[in-house]
Amino acid sequence: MGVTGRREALKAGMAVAGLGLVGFPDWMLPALAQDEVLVPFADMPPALPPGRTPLVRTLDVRTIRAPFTPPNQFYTIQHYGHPTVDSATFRLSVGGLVDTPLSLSIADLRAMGETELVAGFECSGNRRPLQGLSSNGRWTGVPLRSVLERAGLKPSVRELVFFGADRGPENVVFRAETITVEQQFGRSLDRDKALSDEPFLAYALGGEPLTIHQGSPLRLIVPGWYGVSNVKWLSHIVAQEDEYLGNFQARWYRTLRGEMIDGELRWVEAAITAMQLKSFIARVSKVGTQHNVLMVALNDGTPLETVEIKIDDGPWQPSTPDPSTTSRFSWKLFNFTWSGATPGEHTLVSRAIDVNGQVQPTSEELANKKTFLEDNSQHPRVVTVT
Ligand SMILES: Nc1nc2c(c(=O)[nH]1)N[C@H]1C(S)=C(S)[C@@H](COP(=O)(O)O)O[C@H]1N2
Ligand SMILES: [Mo]
Repeated sequence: MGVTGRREALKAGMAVAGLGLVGFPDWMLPALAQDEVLVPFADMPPALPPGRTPLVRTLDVRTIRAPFTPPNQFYTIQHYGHPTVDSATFRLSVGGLVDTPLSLSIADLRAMGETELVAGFECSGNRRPLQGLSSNGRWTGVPLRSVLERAGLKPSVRELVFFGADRGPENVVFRAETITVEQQFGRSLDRDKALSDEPFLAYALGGEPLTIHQGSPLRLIVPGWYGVSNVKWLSHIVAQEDEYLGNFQARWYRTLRGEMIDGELRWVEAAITAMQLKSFIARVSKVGTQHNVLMVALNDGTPLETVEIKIDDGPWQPSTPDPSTTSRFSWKLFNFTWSGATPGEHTLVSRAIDVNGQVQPTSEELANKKTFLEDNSQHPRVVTVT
């Protein structure tokens, strides 16, 4: 089947599923064959609600095609809205406790190298029923370390703060007082993490300059960490000795968990950093009498052992990894062929297991997590087989 044929088949499949038909690029090949139809999830509305504002977009996980999310479908969210940054006059400023303060244009950064990074991530607030705040991208840019080495960090530096061009008023609660100050969106990395191999300054996604949604002209990507670390519209990097305690570092992005430590339940408040081991069922489709199940897994980059699926009260069964999503920080896709499904309602649930034997928890096992971020619980999906 030619590309056009496949596109037509995709449109047919999507039309059956009642989804939109707008502008599929040629490289976006359908996973659904002509006679393959989506099996609706009972916990998911048939048409996804539009984003809360035009600036928020969820990915309809039922449309996932391996391996990358098309840039115009990449999920997107932010706190203040979109700042206007002119990429032609843009300069990244690197200052604070450095030997040589820098002011770098996109051309300067491109001249430092065109490295590629495959990284998928989710918002730490991503959860059931949509699971739509996650995507996978092929980014082009420069390792953060190259820029920091060019600036030269003073020995006293312990923290690097990354500010976006977006700003807004934030309430800072101090004892009985609430003080409102305008500030830029900011996140930080400690010195070792910032100088490690992973953090990356990206100016392109899918081979094209970043769109304003994904942080044009420049953003930080911390592979294996939740989305909030990936500062969009990056404008300033500040090297400092003190820990950064800004709103989006110290207050909004925290998890409160009860943990048994030395036999006592202690309440631990931790910043949102590395992604917790997670998988979810993205699509169930039917071809003839057979069903295909697509699963997505994300974590901090620790190699996965397997993603298993359980149907009703059956045993956990292994699924098959998609060979196009094996790079370390890519999201991982897994397929399972479900044969002999009987008519009626069925509950399907997946769980990821990494090479260290860590198993994705059930929601009961997360009962001591009191804040909603970092919900990596197993997510049962209910489908009706006809
Ligand atoms: N400058 C800036 N960067 C930001 C944010 C923001 O509000 N401002 N939001 C963060 C959050 S919470 C997430 S989940 C990701 C979303 O990135 P995306 O829109 O490319 O998917 O951006 C992060 N980077
Ligand atoms: Mo987020």
